[in-house]
Amino acid sequence: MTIPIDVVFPCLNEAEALPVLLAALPPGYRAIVVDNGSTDGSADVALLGGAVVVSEPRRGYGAAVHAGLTAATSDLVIVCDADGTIDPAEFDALVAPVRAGTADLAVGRRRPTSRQAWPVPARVANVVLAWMLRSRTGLPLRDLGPVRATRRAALLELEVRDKRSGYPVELVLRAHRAGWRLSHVDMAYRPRIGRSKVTGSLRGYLTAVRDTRRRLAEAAR
Ligand SMILES: Nc1nc2c(ncn2[C@@H]2O[C@H](COP(=O)(O)OP(=O)(O)O)[C@@H](O)[C@H]2O)c(=O)[nH]1
Ligand SMILES: [Mg+2]
Repeated sequence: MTIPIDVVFPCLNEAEALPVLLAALPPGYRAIVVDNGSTDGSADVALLGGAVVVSEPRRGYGAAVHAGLTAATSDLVIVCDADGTIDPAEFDALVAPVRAGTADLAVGRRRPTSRQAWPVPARVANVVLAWMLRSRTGLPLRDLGPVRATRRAALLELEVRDKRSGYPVELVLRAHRAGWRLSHVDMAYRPRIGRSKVTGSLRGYLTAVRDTRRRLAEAAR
């Protein structure tokens, strides 16, 4: 029997999305849901759905991702939003370049399935951010998507420190410094189930902009 690939799902109040998401997980993957202080019963829903549940009381996307990576045991890992935007049926395609050794980091490039799937302000911010990171690193980054695959030990060795929404930017900057090869995999991006915590809420959006700026400024020093 082959060892399943761990999929880390950072989760803050995603009780609505989790049943659909976990039921869609193909064979060969194990879900690790990192409950980040949810108040909507996400942890119970995740357990019912067959996931391993890890509890991370410290709020923030980066804190949740890190806790999940620490609990994971597989060689290859996927980190994916727990909001139902990504179809786990596409995980095999995402993992393929890392498995084949042609990339160290595979990032899902979002292909929205409808206009509602990806709000315009979030799309614009993402284009600008991807351009900034591209020009800084030379990496072929087009989208800082909500799903990525890599090797767990290598990722932990990068020592990404951001505990909040600056995590993906810091990851790309550190990956570049470590000489990683990045590859994009097109993935359908569906409207999220439930309310957005980052780009869909003003508070989350402003925090994301601030965290991201900080990481970029640090890298420029
Ligand atoms: N913003 C935020 N998201 C968290 C946190 N902990 C876990 N998450 C999860 O991180 C993922 C990203 O958030 P999401 O609302 O989808 O952001 P969006 O994709 O920009 O709309 C989701 O699966 C959240 O449930 C946290 O403390 N803050
Ligand atoms: Mg999301």
